[in-house]
Amino acid sequence: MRFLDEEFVQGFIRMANDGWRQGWHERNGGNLSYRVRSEEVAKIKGNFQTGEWRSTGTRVPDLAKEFFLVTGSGKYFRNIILRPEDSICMIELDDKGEKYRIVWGLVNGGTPTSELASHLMNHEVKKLTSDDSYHVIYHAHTTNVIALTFVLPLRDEVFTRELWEMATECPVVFPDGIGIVPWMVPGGRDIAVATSKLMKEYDVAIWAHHGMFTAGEDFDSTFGLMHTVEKSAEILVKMLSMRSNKLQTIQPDEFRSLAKAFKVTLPEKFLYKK
Ligand code: 2HA
Ligand code: ZN
Repeated sequence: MRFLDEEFVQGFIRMANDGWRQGWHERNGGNLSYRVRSEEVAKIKGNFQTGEWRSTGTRVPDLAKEFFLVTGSGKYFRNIILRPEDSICMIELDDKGEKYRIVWGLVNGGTPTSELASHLMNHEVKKLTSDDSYHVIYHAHTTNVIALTFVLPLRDEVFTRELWEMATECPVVFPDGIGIVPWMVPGGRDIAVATSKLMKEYDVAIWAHHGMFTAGEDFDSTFGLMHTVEKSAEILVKMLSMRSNKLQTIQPDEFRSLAKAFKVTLPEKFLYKK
């Protein structure tokens, strides 16, 4: 099987291009990773060439020997659809989950995303808490969410509640809520530790003044989650541009009725009295 013809590879490329078209990936901004299933690895193994082992910058023992499709560091999302073999790569982790080697892609050299530590640590948390069902981690520079990190208190409760209020579908799409990482230096293990801690509880983490991470089972749900949160943020930015306070909004008891009707659990910590 030709590597690029495989369905998960096509799904990865389409999602990256959808993100580019949304305007979330200026220059080399953002990154995407997919935890490949063993039966998918088996189908494309014939295309592999093994590079040398290098440090991942972290340790993810529960992902030992797994394979990931990831965007390349410094690569532009807008080029992925044209030159996937130059822009993305597949990596294999060693038996301790400490080192990786490139088995496909980045044909003109390079390394996996600068946020590899965050991607791997988020995958590890999600693999363990989702009974192995989560496979996608996505980081994007979503304009409206970033704008809100300058005007809302950087608290999980506030972001979750304000974004839930902006569109009735929101509590149904992200019932667990949103976690906030205060401003930190990107590209390393510290921010990966902070983000993966939030991923134990949430599928969405916002990096103040930087962007957002979402996690999901597949490309559709993970992209859809990013899209829903960012659209809600866009509505909030528009609302705040018209007036500083709301004339009316969805009330805590209305959220409770919504939760019942749509069979989701909405943690009470987000339904505080204002
Ligand atoms: O440039 O988005 O966070 C890639 C990034 C780093
Ligand atoms: Zn970024």
